[in-house]
Amino acid sequence: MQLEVIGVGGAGCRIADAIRAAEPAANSFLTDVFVFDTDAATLQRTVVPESHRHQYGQGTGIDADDDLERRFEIGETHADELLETLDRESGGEADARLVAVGLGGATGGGTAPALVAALQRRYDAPVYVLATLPADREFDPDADAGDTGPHAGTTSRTASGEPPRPDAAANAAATLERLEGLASALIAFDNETWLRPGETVSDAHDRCNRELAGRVAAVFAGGGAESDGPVAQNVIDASDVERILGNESAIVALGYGDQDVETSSSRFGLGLVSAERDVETSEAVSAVETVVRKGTHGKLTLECDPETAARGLLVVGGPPAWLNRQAIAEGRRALQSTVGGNGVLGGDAPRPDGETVFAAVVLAGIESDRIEELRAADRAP
Ligand SMILES: Nc1nc2c(ncn2[C@@H]2O[C@H](COP(=O)(O)OP(=O)(O)OP(=O)(O)O)[C@@H](O)[C@H]2O)c(=O)[nH]1
Ligand SMILES: [Mg+2]
Repeated sequence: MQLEVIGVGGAGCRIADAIRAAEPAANSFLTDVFVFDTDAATLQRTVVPESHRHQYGQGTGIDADDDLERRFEIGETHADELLETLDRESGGEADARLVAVGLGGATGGGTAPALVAALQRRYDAPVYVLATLPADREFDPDADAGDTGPHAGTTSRTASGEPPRPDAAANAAATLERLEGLASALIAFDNETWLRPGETVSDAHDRCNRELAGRVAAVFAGGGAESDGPVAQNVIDASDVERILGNESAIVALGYGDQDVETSSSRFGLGLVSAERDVETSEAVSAVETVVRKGTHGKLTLECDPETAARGLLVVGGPPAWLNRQAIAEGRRALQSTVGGNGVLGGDAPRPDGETVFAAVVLAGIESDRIEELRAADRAP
């Protein structure tokens, strides 16, 4: 399918950049990638072409101390201007849009609701939101278990260049509430479970964004291939994704599992020997089973009980000889029995040059304790 990605604010711009870098060469799925911020420095650090970067909010009296309510107003003021940039520069017709933001700050979280509402009014295509949730250590000085030094439990982390964000939980809760009913679906990435002990967001963001972008690419690039490439047996298209993500602001978690496999190119160097290595059926079946299990029961972008999901999607990809159809169908049935109900789709994604077999899992309509926790932290005195 064809996706337009729009990153807003610091996290949004970096994640949009990472998705662009994760686009498989032979399986393009991005129409355009845009980055918007009030902060020129963030925009300059992206690799997105100049025409697709836009700084907004100059002269509107934005103040670093603005609270989120003020930033919601600024978002309303600028939504049409952002839409104009998209209209002017978009290169192709998108099947869906993905607005990436980090919840917890003021810019991305302040702008996203108005921008998503404007996009929904303008286009028929779905508008998905990709949002990070803040880690406790950003707003709770007692939270980070990793630091046992003399400054543990203080706000000394500012010394590492990472100012605390005391309002992060409240901001995240407020933006989530506004997005409810506006976003077609909300794909969440919880920094709390992805940061290692002692790490700050800036220490970890390259790694986290790569992880997240890889999952996004695996789901949205799906089975689409260049015209001369191998075609998936069972193609996941935009309407399949739409059916699984829904249009009612469902909370979504992404899972992923992969396994390196030996291919002719890994064996013979530059693929000069093009004979496809014969793959033992049992080996292929076992690889598919392994990655499907990791994808469903391994680490998710947002922790949840997969059984609470209302719908699910499984994409199994890799070198064509490894994509055992029975094993993929069995994987889909396994996901179906985990999720319950009938809302599970599966597809394959041939990657002739790939050296891994992978499974990307979408769990949609999940219940999330973490989101409840952030809402409760917001209400705490
Ligand atoms: N995964 C991930 N999370 C990030 C990244 N950068 C920031 N975050 C998270 O996103 C939240 C918001 O940070 P920013 O995106 O920098 O904030 P902003 O939207 O630019 O808003 P300002 O407060 O005005 O700077 C933070 O509290 C972090 O939890 C990133 O690159 N990756
Ligand atoms: Mg910022």
